[in-house]
Amino acid sequence: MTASKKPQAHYLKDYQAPVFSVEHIDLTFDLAPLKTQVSSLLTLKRLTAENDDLVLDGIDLTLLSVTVDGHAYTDFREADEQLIISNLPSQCRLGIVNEISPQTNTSLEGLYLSGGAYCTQCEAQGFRKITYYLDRPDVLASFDVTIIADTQFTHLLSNGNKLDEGKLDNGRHFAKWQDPFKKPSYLFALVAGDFDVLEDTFVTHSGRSIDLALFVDKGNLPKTPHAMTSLKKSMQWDEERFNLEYDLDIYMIVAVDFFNMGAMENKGLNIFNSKCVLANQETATDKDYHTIESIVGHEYFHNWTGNRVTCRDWFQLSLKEGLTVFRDQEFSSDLGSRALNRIDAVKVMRTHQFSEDAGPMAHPIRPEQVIEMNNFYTVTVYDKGAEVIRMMHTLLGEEKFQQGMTLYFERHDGQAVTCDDFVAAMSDASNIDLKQFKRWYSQAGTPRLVVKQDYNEELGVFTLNIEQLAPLNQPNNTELHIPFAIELLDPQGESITLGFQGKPVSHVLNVTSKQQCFSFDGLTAKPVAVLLEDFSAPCIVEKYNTETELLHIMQFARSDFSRWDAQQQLFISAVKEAISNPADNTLSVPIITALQNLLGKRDGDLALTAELLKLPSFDTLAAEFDVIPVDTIISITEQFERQIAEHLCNEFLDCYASLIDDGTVSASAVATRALKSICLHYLAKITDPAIANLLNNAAASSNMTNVLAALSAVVKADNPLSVELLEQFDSHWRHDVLVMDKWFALQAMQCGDDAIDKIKNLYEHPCFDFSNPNRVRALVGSFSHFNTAQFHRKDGLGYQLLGDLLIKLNAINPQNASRMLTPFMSWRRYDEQRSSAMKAQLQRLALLDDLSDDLFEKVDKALQ
Ligand code: B3K
Ligand code: ZN
Repeated sequence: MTASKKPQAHYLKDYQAPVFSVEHIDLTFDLAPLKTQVSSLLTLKRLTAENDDLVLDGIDLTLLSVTVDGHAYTDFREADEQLIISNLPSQCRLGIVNEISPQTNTSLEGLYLSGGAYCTQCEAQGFRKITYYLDRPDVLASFDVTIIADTQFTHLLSNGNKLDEGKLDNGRHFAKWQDPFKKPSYLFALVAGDFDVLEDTFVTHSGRSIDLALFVDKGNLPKTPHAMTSLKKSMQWDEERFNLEYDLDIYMIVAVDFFNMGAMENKGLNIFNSKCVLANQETATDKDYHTIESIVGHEYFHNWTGNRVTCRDWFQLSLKEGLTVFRDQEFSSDLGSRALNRIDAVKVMRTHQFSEDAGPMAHPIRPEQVIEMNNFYTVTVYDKGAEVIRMMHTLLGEEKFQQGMTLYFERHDGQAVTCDDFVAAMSDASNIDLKQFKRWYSQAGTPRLVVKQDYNEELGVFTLNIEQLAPLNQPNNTELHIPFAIELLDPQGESITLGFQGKPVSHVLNVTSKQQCFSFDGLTAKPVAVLLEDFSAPCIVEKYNTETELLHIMQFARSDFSRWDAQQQLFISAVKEAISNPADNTLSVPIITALQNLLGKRDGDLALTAELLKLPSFDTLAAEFDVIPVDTIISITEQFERQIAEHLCNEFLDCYASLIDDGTVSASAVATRALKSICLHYLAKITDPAIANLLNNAAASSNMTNVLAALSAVVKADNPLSVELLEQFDSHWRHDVLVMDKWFALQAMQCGDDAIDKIKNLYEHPCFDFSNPNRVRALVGSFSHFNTAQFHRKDGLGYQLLGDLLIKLNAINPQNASRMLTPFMSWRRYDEQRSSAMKAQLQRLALLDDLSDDLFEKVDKALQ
């Protein structure tokens, strides 16, 4: 890319309020695949005293006419992605008519066709692909929308309430919608299609009856009840925990097959990726059920945190996303297992987020500089953003946190605000000083804490010395306010009440300086310290725990999360030990015994037991090294898994046989299947006719969790059964593309040296489609993220496969391309041969003439 074509960055510091407000917009869509006519009538009011131009955003639009107060207007010019209108009066009605082509819009942004249905995606800046507008979140307008289409599109939907509908000439019909709530353009939505509809109602705590409607492709109704139940649970939970009630009289969800993300919270008309809606026991796993519930919740919770109070500018994205992720995590934890939800959230943080924060795309949760906004819907903004909200929750406690939420809505309902406004509400409502805490919003990188422990036997005093170090890639960061939760366990495993010099001490320590000491007295023996209990802050703790201490924590910590964490540490230490001492690569007897005990004891939370039996993922282990030892991590984990399987084969068989799955989606049935799945994972590594029988039976189950457990176990173990079982699956499910995504993902995991050729052949499979993000991610995304051995082949063919795909996607769907690029972002962390092969792929992309802004931003940063 030449310097003159280099895309421009936008900066938070340059924020300026808009020159005009849009009080109201009347939009009319005359839908046709190649020529949709969009007419907009804006009621404008000048906000500045000067006679500034009105600069509207617009991309790929054909302008047909401009009017002011009903008269043709010519004082405008079209510039690069802008329409600049001069000499407008201080109040006027500006009419714009333009044309767009939904059918050729493969970016899945703006108005496009998904299968046979028209749908929209406007966040962050997709509305400008529909019409010229002040496409920024701080311009809030009321919308009236008229949709005209052929009658084959039976449902014509937009935000708010339906005002009117009727027949027109020439086989066309129309519907008119009005949204009484002012909103920014990114929350606009339109859908036109022929759907099956599941209808229901929800009565709010104030007694209002809300119509609920779920629109899906014809034939998919049997897959809708779970999403509807999830919606009703979300509505109830938000009333009970946050005292927030739904505001419109109707709530609609539409499921579409072509969608870049999981879902979108458009006011009153959520649009969902069909994979985040459709489920039944035969076609979806328990994990899918959980994901659907959490995403339905997430989008619903946005109605208050995002829609009623929105962002002033896109740099504030975490205002709505971090907060809404925190809310959906709490929803899942209140309804299900808090420990498992915490484990899942922390896995995302420690693998994906820490690695993003340490790499070339590192940014604070409130970024300061952006080229393509879509690149900032990241694990940092979302998940670290949620951790920042969670830390405030820890510091304030539930009651004061809720008072902060109430104050936030009292102050800002109907406004577009900043992260500072949110923190101010929390601080004012609680009287807790969050000035230093706010640095979490502006500092990138993962803070490191070095913890030293000292026990004075004579005095019975235990001291923690905590040193706060700046992230390696952000040496200039200043000290953060870190809520550091601990538990001290006595030798019998009892939790010690914390105190010093006669005063109680909170188990959440306020770490605020570079170096701090915290002492606890009244002890009779050296305690075992559980540090960063529940992952109370997104930090790396550099600590040394002996195997005995970790086993003690694993057995006695009050936090299930911390017990799991200790077990992960045990495995991580064992892998590191084996890497530094290859002659001794066997798991220690105490670790095997701990696993054996877990398998024997089948009371308690079986889903947690299943988690405790899993070795840390490749990504978790990779995070421990400056230069990732790919081959040794793979071979040592494989050896450990085989050792576990061989040592505990009988225990796995007994456990599997004892688990009765009642086939429901109750928490206990889900937990049972989770434990059965992990048993199969290990058993598949052993060649034995009885085990083959178990695997065949599971693969023939009518429950998708069981089927996938068997298939993934045989594929990962390179078990000879895999060829036949994969073939059976293909012929059974070819009619259902969402289920076939699971098959593509399994195919991507294959071990043989011909894996790359097999993937290329699958590009020709009748279900595969480069323009559908679900298919591409299922096949190539699974390959590049999870088939570590083949993706990181030394000959570079894995990298070339991804490079070729990115070149193709750059032209079809830049947003999807940019997301698929992620594995290359950490190219510097690999050995010389691998890193230069990855770099070569990035350089190939950098030379593309038509490189999208999305890819440019990441490729450019990666190569700097
Ligand atoms: N707000 C949307 C994401 C929009 C992504 C734009 N590239 C989904 C969500 O977070 O709820
Ligand atoms: Zn969201």
